[in-house]
Amino acid sequence: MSTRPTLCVLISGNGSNLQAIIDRIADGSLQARIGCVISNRPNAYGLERAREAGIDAHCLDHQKFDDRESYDIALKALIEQYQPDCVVLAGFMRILTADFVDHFSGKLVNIHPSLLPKYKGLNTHQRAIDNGDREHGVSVHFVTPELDGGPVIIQSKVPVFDGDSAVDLAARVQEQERQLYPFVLNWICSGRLKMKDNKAVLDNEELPVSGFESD
Ligand code: NHR
Ligand code: GAR
Repeated sequence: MSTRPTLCVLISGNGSNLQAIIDRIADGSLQARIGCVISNRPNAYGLERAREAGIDAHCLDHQKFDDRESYDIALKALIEQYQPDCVVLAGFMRILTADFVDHFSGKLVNIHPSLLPKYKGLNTHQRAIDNGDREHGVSVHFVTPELDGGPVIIQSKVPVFDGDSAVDLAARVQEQERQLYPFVLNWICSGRLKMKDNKAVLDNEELPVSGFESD
């Protein structure tokens, strides 16, 4: 019987963050196991990455459900079979109901491709370019019912260069993501990081609103 903390990873697409987590577990730098990977989209490449690594891979297609409530009830039931210590949103593109989020409160994290509170929601890279921002980046946060509004755990910044396309910028941000996410998951898996009163708390110290000071 493994006593390592169990992650469930939710994806919708490529799964490069999932791959980074798989790789850091394999090389011993992340002390955890992945119970399962779940995608809401049948053709997500991340499902193949999971199968390749010998991890249970499920598709729960949101198009087969009548509404968000019934989808989230099924998603919750599937996740609960694995009794996870942490539910990891890694490019998961469905807004979750408050009931779902509250059920996994404190165990549910997301990686969002912007320096929150800037650019909540979608299309973040293009919005940063259109706004003339000179810096952009990524945030890891606890998920609360408020979309992309939960307490920030850590951020990583990247420069925006003249002539960058959204694709260029996304690639630069994703390079940071692949390092940042496994690093933060270690804090959760080792019990050092919690959510208390809607704040991120590391080693019993409340983190600042923009998260752990990493630069
Ligand atoms: N759910 C809650 N309640 N709170 C959060 O903070 C959440 C969440 C679900 C997902 C990830 C988030 C991101 O990092 C996330 C955070 C999807 C959408 C969205 O508009 C917005 C934000 C995020 C994820 N999704 C559309 C929807 O109608 C579908 C878009 C699509 O399928 O392409 O669900 O950005
Ligand atoms: C990542 O850049 C992640 O931050 C972003 O999608 C990408 C997923 O990449 N998340 C969102 O936009 C959530 N709405 P991946 O599938 O290769 O990990």
